[in-house]
Amino acid sequence: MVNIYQNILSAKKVRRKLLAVLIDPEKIDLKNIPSFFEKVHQSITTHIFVGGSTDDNNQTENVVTAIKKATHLPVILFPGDVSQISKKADGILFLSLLSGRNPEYLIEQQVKAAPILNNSTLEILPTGYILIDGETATATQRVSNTKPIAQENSELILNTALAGQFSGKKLIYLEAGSGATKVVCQEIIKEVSDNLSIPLIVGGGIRSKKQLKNAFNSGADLVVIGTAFENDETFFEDLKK
Ligand code: 1GP
Repeated sequence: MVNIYQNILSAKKVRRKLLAVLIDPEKIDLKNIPSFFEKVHQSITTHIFVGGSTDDNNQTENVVTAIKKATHLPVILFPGDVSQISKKADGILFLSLLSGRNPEYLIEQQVKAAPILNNSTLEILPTGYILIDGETATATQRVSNTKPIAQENSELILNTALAGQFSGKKLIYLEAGSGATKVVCQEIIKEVSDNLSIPLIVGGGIRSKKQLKNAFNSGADLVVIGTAFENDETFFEDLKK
């Protein structure tokens, strides 16, 4: 069995940086999954995240099944809500939207997910999810009905991340939102990373190798990229092993 969290911790210890490709079940065509994964496997990708703010056609299960056939990389659910759980994945980011004050995404969805997860072998990764203003109104904002934290408010971002760590989260995820025009700035990543002992995930709007490097150099342990690959799979060329 893969031990996802232990592997992330081991990588952090030796500063080996991790890259997750995010696949949105609403956006990927099942028949393209095998060829997509040929490119993934030639790149520095270490993890696959599956999820989106919504999955109106209930495609998560089919997409996870197809991905598991195509790869041995760990497949981790990044669900927008309880309906997006597939027991066929390897793990799940058990998210609490800490930047918002909407109880539905702080605890209610988690209570609904609990009996499903209790009957699964999914590795559960308790994650403090912090939405940061990426200058684009994102689906997460709309669906969760919460506001992101302004990048200028670095003190609140740091305190939110620390509160997550102190309440037992095993990961903190700084999220500018899918398709963000402004990525989480390096100063914020550095400040949060310097003050946390748990691994830090960063994502939202990363479209170039330079932005990826900047996030890693500032202290991100794992970076998530989705939209850039949806728009242009040649981006994998820049990220070859
Ligand atoms: C979104 O952080 C992820 O939840 C990835 O964002 O789609 O902008 O790469 P992008």
